[in-house]
Amino acid sequence: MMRCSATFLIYILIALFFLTVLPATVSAHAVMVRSSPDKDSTISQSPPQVDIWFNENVMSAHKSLAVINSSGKRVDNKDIKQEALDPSHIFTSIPSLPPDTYTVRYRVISADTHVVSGKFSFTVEKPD
Ligand SMILES: [Cu+2]
Repeated sequence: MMRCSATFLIYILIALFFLTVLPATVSAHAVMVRSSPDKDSTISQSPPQVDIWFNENVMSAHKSLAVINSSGKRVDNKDIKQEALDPSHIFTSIPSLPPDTYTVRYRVISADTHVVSGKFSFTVEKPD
C-alpha cells in the first residue's frame, strides 16, 4: 500500500512537471513587436508599404497580411513578402491610400507551428 501511493505520487509529480514546466518552454510563439505604420498612429501621408516585425522568425508558408479600409474593403496589393535575411519581417505594398482609418490584419505560423494572428489600426489624416 505504501509502495503504491509512492508510485502514484511520482506519477503526480511527473504530470505536474509536464503541465507546468513544459508549456512555458513550448508556447513561446511569435509576437508582433513593431509595425510600420505604428499601431494606432496617425500619419499625414500614405506609406509605400505596411511592415510587421515579430520577436522571432515566422514560417514562410501560410502567412497573410491584409489592409482594410473603414468600409471593410481590402486595399493592399496582395503581394505579401518576407525579408530573406530577416524572416521575422513581413510586408506588403499598398497603393496611395486616401485619408481614412485602416485596419491591418495578419496571420502567420510561428516557428513552434502555432498560428498567430492579430490586427491593429492606423489613420491617414486629411492634409490641411
Ligand atoms: Cu506557440
